[in-house]
Amino acid sequence: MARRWTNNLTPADATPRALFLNRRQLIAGAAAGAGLVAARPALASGDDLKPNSWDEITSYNNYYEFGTGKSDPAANAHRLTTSPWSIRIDGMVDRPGDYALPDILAKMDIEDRIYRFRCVEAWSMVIPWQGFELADLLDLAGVQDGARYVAFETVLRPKEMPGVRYPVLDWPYREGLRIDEALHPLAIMATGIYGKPMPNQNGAPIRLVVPWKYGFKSIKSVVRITLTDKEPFASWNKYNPREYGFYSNVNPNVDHPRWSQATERRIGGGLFSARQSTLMFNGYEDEVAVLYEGMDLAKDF
Ligand SMILES: Nc1nc2c(c(=O)[nH]1)N[C@H]1C(S)=C(S)[C@@H](COP(=O)(O)O)O[C@H]1N2
Ligand SMILES: [Mo]
Repeated sequence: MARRWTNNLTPADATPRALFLNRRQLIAGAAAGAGLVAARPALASGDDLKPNSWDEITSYNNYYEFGTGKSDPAANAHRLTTSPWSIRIDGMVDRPGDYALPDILAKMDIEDRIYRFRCVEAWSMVIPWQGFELADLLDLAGVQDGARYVAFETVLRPKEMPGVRYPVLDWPYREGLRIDEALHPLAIMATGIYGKPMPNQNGAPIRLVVPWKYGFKSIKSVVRITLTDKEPFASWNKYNPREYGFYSNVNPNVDHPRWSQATERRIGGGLFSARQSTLMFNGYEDEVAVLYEGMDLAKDF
């Protein structure tokens, strides 16, 4: 576990607005003094990093296995049995097998990560997750040299999931990352929010969080992770490849065919609050742009 990334957002950064604005002025001032041009767009406001409330985060959800309405997961996901839980890690790994969640957690450093979260539907939140780096989990299984992608699968339990009787998606919900994306220190497996165990509607007991991609890449209630040399099946991409790319990096310059991705509505911002600008890679451009050098992001969206 040598690869540690220092969280650049802390509750101290996120809450006091005056302090945050001060920090921005300091950074802007330093850049100007050094004759540099700011490398990234200004944040919409100091409130950009203020975490959403527990109620907002746990009552406005997308978890289609429990229904397609935003309040369906909070109403129905209590039916999901989350213990015992294990993750099957297989494919191109040295140590394939069923990894019991308590055994995984015993080996991981759980950290706080306050991340922006941007749904492809153009709403957003800021969520204070607890979790560990996906790379550390992949290390447990030992990724083999030829592995180029990581495939993820959500649990499928028709008796507990009222939504899966409808063929909205080709269940189980599946997602995938390129191996370098999966090994990036910003990609985490999240086990909690606000210091509490992950609520069922948010993907208990353990889910992926990839903060620079649209929310649907952050697959919930993960039971299987497969290392492979081929681009894996990804539910939304397969459902409509014209609308949902395999990469689905947050990008204000590439619109969804049916709506603009230039701005977003921050949940809890109030009925009349202005929409805010969507940031390239959801504000994580400095950290992740290197992964996509030489790629045409309008084509490989
Ligand atoms: N298994 C599964 N994972 C999922 C989804 C889903 O329907 N099923 N919805 C995705 C979408 S579209 C979003 S925006 C986020 C929502 O996460 P949240 O409810 O914790 O905010 O979960 C993603 N992960
Ligand atoms: Mo989403």
